[in-house]
Amino acid sequence: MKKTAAVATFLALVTILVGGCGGGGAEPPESDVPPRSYEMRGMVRQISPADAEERQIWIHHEAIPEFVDIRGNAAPMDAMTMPFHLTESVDLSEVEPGDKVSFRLDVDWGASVPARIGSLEVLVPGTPLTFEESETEPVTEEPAEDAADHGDH
Ligand SMILES: [Cu+2]
Repeated sequence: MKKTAAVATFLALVTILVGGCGGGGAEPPESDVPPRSYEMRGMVRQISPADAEERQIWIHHEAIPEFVDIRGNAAPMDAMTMPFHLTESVDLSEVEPGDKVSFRLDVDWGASVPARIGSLEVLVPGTPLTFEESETEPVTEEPAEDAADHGDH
């Protein structure tokens, strides 16, 4: 039961994260849950190209046991690779796929983009990370082929 709820929440989050791009005019979901931030770690898998319409970073993140869903219910998220939006203040110029990073995920379920990385820093390469996969289906969507070569302007 718990797992089903977590998966449903995850899918809802991904839908918002991915589907919320560039649509414009989308109504923010209604939620009384106060904004919350999560300190997270993971490995960078991909970064959207510099000229991409929507700046995103794909990170294989560690589990987030304390994650709370749009209704305020505990919805632990397993380790998985997924795309994240970023606030404009986050500088990715020194970040590359393969880097281990720590980052702060700011979640405000009432916002048009509910989850964004608000800060991010690269960890030393030897930093151990824990990726305990469960039966939860990881996000298989991969960025477009050309996302690999980020334009050096
Ligand atoms: Cu996730």
